Amino acid sequence: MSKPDLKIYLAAPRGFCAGVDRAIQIVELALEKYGPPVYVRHEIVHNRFVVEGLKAKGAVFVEELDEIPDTEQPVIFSAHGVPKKVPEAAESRNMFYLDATCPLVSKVHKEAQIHHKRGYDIVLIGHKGHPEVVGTMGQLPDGAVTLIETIEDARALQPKNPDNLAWITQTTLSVDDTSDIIGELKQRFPNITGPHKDDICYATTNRQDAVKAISPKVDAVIVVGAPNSSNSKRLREVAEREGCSKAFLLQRASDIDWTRFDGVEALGITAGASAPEVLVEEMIEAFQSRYSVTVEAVTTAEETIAFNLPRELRA
Ligand code: 2E4
Ligand code: SF4
Repeated sequence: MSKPDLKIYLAAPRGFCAGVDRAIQIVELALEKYGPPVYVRHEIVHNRFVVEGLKAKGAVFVEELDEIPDTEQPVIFSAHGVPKKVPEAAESRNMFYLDATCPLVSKVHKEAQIHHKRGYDIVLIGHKGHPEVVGTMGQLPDGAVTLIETIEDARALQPKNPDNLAWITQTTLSVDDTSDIIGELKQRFPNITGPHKDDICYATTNRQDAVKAISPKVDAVIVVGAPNSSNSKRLREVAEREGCSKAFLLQRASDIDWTRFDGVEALGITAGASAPEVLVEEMIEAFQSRYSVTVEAVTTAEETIAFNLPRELRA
């Protein structure tokens, strides 16, 4: 029997961003330079395949520094950033640490500190419990930052000093939801101050634009990414909101439930910022084994940004 036809639209940009690339390089270069073990606090990026690959090379992943024995080996902080107390604890234990926090997350940390210094109460738009949010809130004393997650939270917010507010955001939010939330804040608190647009990074924005471009063309969308990856989850939601009722977040080809793809003639594929391209290839190959596939790339932006490595690891 001949295979049914399937058109795959591949979103571009997709997959690794400059911050993820840098974070993974930091672990790899540290392993080369200092030898294993290299300790990493939290998944360096939210991808099991990446984490397992680094474990195989000698990286040891922990959630908190107190799980690490006294050591001269490097300790690396994940791309999502850490509360101030983490480098402080590392210093008090004389640990040698390397910070893989994405520079675009560090930029938000600095914004928060500047607002605080100028006396503003800060509203952070983000997702409760996410490590980036924990890290950003942890730049300042308890109570200095109020977290809101939704437009309902923005409507219900009762700040102590409504004329003395500043807002900041997580880097991986939905661009559209965030703009609605900011609109509500500005309407309720006309004196609120904040960044020009938001703190959502270029990679998040570009990946959402690209998935928007493919979603109307297809019967289903696959986002390659992990269930704990904020930016990947947002891509799945964007696809759904653009009218694609079958939008799936899948880690590996082995996670495909083939019954969900019955009757699908056009499929969109993208990948979160923490998902390696080999996993996209694996997904396409899985479809090639069952369908006669043609692939078309849909490119909505070119990315050239790259970040410097920490001084200790520069060639
Ligand atoms: C740091 C900041 O934040 P998210 O859950 O999307 O992280 P992930 O590891 O999936 O992606 C990389 C990253 C890291 C994104 N923003
Ligand atoms: Fe940095 Fe954006 Fe990538 Fe996050 S998604 S690591 S903020 S470039």
